[in-house]
Amino acid sequence: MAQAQVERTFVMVKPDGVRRGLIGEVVRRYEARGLKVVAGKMMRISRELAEKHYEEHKAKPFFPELERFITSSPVFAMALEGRNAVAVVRAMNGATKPWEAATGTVRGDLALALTPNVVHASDSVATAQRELALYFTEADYVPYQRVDEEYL
Ligand code: 3AN
Repeated sequence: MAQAQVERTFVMVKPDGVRRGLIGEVVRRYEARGLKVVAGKMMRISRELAEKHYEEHKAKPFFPELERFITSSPVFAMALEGRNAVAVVRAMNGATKPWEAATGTVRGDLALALTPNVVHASDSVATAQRELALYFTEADYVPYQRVDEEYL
């Protein structure tokens, strides 16, 4: 089978993950898998950014709660790069509803509630491009080589 494409995806440790001290635990998992952190920042999401980010959920009944939550305290936003990064990170994060998330996934190991479900990650390559552009500029990406890149 052909090697999967190297992709870039947008990932965020949400306010609950930050306040629970889980940034390191979450990022550790991605790094151990072989994904490269190519950009990252601690930030507070504004209401304007929340509305852009969750555009598809704007009309849904849970949007006000989601917006209140995501703007409530800082998040840790990052760009991860690697083969099949979008699907790999989604699989590592587990199902949106943490009680349905498999053990071994971020949500399956670290979350129980729906709105505070520790992480967000882009669900497709197109979404990743849209979300990365909301959070990062070209100058934020810092290229480097991992020493284990030949195995990844
Ligand atoms: P994911 O984060 O797994 O891509 P989405 O995009 O369906 O999930 O939902 C975005 C966020 O909205 C979820 N992470 C969760 O916090 C919240 N959310 C989704 N569905 C519901 C729901 N039915 N009730 C409350 N919050 C929800």
